Amino acid sequence: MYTQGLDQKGEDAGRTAETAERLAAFQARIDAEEKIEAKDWMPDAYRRTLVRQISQHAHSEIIGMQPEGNWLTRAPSLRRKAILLAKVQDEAGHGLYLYSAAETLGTSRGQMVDDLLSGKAKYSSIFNYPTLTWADIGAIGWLVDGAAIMNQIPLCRCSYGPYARAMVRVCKEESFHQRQGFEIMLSLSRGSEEQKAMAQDALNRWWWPSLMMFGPGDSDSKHSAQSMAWKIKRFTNDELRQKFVDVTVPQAEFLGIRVPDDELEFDAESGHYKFGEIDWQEFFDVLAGNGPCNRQRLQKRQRAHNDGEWVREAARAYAEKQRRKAAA
Ligand code: FAQ
Repeated sequence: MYTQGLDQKGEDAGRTAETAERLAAFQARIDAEEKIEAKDWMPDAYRRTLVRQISQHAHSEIIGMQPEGNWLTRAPSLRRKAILLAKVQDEAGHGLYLYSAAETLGTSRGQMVDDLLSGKAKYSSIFNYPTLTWADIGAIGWLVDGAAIMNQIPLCRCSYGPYARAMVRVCKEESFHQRQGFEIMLSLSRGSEEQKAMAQDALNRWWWPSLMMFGPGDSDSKHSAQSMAWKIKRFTNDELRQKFVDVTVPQAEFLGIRVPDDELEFDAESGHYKFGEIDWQEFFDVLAGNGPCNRQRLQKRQRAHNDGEWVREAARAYAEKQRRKAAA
């Protein structure tokens, strides 16, 4: 939907020299909360940052289908199966809007997919962890979608129009996802001792990786300062992580399960929860491709991509046929 009319360049879209005057005018538009649109002039670094972030976001949605897809055939009831199927399909849809939003910046989907499959582009660290029990599906909805929303609501106000608009629908859907996850956790935590133990075990395994989703601490976040100045990001990684902890800890208390952090305590003075140190070595290991499921996730994606070759071939043949018809 975003690519309509983007085959013609806007008057201002050319990669004209980045004079101080142009850069200042661009920043003034950002400061005035104007949306930057696909055909507008923008600095190359702004374009590159957006392609990086939006395509990595899209890849996360696509790879993110795998851990939950793993439970589609083993959901405990038809109702749970139907809900999970709809959720996984939503994630595919999010990936597609996001690829479309990134394409408006002049990078083709084929290029973005190649970058994912070659390992050049990242996707969220969280999807490199395995889903060992049904309770993990609850924990993903509650914690992973919960963290995703916390990060994505501010992206609805991102300075780049196509990304901001795509995020509106994504956030509405993620909020359903979060609730379905919490509802699974609620059923388990009100169930048998064995079910409560499953809920606790899932929280134990997903808590810390969920905190890592927000990215490195502010002092190690190389892109944050510039992305904040460009109003791509509205909050820093640590600010969003803190908001997530503040919202989620009372939910765990309501469920009657324990957040696996001995240092977690409410600080009445600041009004925030203090929490323990994240294992950053684990985070960087996962980013380097050495998490528990990195290889499996990429191999599966590569297989799916290869299996889809006939569809791409048919689409190209159809487009060529239409082109010839139009030319005749
Ligand atoms: N995993 O300087 P910063 C979802 C990388 S969607 C992997 O702080 P930035 C829905 C970062 O790319 C989840 N890599 O970077 C769902 C950079 O590397 P680079 C995805 C990470 O961009 C639910 C380097 O570290 N959401 O879950 C991670 O300013 C359930 C330095 O970091 C988004 O993508 C990480 N966790 O801030 C689907 C939201 N964190 O590129 C299925 C949009 C950092 O220089 C089931 N993205 N890195 O090689 C963002 O908001 C930002 O890109 C951040 C990172 C906050 C993720």
